[in-house]
Amino acid sequence: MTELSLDKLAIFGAPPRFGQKLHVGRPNVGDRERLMERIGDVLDSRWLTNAGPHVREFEERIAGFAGVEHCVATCNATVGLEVAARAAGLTGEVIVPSLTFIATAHALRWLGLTPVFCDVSAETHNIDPRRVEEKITPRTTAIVGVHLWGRPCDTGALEEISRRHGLKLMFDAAHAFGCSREGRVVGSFGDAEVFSFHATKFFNTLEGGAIVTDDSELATKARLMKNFGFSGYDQVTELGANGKMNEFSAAMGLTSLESLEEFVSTNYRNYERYRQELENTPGIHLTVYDGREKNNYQYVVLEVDEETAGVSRDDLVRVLWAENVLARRYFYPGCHRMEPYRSEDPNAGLTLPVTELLAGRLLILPTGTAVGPEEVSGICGILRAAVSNGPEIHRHLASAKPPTASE
Ligand code: T4K
Repeated sequence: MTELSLDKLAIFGAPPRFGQKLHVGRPNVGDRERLMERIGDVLDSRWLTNAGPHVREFEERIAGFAGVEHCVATCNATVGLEVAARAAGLTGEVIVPSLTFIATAHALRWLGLTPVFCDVSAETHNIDPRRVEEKITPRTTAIVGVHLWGRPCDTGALEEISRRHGLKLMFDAAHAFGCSREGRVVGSFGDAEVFSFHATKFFNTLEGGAIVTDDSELATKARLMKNFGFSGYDQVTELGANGKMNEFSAAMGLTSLESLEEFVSTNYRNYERYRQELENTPGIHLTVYDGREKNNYQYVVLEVDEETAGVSRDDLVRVLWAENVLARRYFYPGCHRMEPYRSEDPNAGLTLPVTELLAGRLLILPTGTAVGPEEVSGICGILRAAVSNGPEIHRHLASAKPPTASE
């Protein structure tokens, strides 16, 4: 591996390594011809939304894939979480991790529920079952775990706690489509799980999500609730919202499903290359996936230990952005430090040591079909050069003007 000298880095005035920006979450697109055919069918049929044939086929395919009886497709995962939480009858307080995309917390708060933030495990980055019980009060009705980066939560421990305390258990499975735990595919854990099929997910429906469950009553309610509560023409039997998936999204989803294996193997190829190229870089730890399980490898997650690397995570972000590598700090600073939670009880002034440590260390790198081996090697070369020259980079950045939003 050739090492870059400092004068080749853009923060020292060299041209950026990449002419085009490299994004975290650049969408994967399947077979265009097949997609256009399906879109043509949608237009010809003049059935654009409201439980059209593509959505129904998509729901069947997703339920089969996740090994569950019911799939209710939604316009996105945030509304999916709202509908699932309401259909499950959650009230009062719900225990959630803070190290997650803000949508997990907002979906609950939007319903008038109180998210109660719990710390995560330093090893798994998922909600720490040992901390969950401390958060249970007489107002608690549920636990919502998040399978962060697609690595499933400790579902057994959470199931045991929720059973013992009579709580509902749901999972935000936005990252975990196609992943497994102990050989069981994500989708059937807890009372319900919710996938995201947003454009930035490795498998996308433009915007979209799905509630998956084996609970027929919950599924029936969710199906009504995502369609204004209509149970027939002129008949409303539930409070409802508009959470429907449209036919174009389902067409994209059905087409993406046909390329699923290709997307996963591309992610895996990129992941392996990152692993090989960074394995001896001090202070840079690539988050590992259990090779015995199914993984989608859609997130390449580094943990930067500043003391050993000699350079901070935030310095690395600035180094990479200057090279047109738009690495992300997901999920800094943690939901509990964002509004409205940081100003409201019971989370105001809350400290979550592991979440805060990780929020200061995690760095997410680009992958997916828009990224090839050459880009991965280029990114790793930049990271190695930054770590080899940590103190000098740090000094330079400390004296440089901070980047503006457009830079
Ligand atoms: N729960 C969890 C744990 C989640 O991670 C998410 C979503 C949800 C729930 C809610 O799911 P949805 O309701 O969205 O279905 C992005 C996504 O918008 C969000 O869906 C995702 N998590 C989150 C992790 O990432 P941002 O704020 O980072 O998006 P943005 O606009 O900065 O885009 C990310 C990068 O992707 C940018 O560099 C631009 C690039 N990009 C984006 C889009 C939309 C493209 O290259 N093409 C595109 O079409 O949240």
